[in-house]
Amino acid sequence: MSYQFPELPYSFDALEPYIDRATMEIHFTKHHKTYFDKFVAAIKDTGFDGKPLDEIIRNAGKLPAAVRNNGGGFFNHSLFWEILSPSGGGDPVGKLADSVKKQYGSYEEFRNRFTDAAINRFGSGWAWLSVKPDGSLCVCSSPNQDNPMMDVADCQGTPILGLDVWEHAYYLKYQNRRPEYISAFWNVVNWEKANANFEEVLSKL
Ligand code: MN3
Repeated sequence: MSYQFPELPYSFDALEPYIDRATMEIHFTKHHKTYFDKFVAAIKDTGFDGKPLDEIIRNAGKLPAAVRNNGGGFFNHSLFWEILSPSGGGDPVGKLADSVKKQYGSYEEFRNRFTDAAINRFGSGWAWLSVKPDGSLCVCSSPNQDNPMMDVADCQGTPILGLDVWEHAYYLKYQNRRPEYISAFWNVVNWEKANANFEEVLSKL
């Protein structure tokens, strides 16, 4: 199996004004592509070359740092583009909406917790909504290009929604104002896709 760099499911300017065109273009064609290229190089001769990306991510702690960092970057951004949409925003849908309400009381309370996780991640990293092995939801953040699926993660689960809080994700438009970027993010969240991710994880538990 060879690894495939994904297509962006919309144009670079599609998420304006919330995420600007220049940021999207650089983020996708430079940052994400570089993680992909470096991952493809780093996975060679590890014994994991050709294995599914999920399996590699789950074993990240046993693999060279270049695989953990670049494989994480490849995986995380591929998920990120999918859970954004120009027709996104609004409230969660489907089973995910029910679970958010049941677990957090309301969408607003969930959003507050996710926002706190994203704001308080010191330096570069990601905020996540994940599904734990018992099917419940979990909000957390991770450093660098780690994610909750990695064996080395503090919070263990399968990510269904993630937010990149590296400065490269927002600096051109928002400079140091990470909270404004996080607030804008909710306007482009693809809840249909997040719910599809949720249902897929549940079906495999
Ligand atoms: Mn990024």
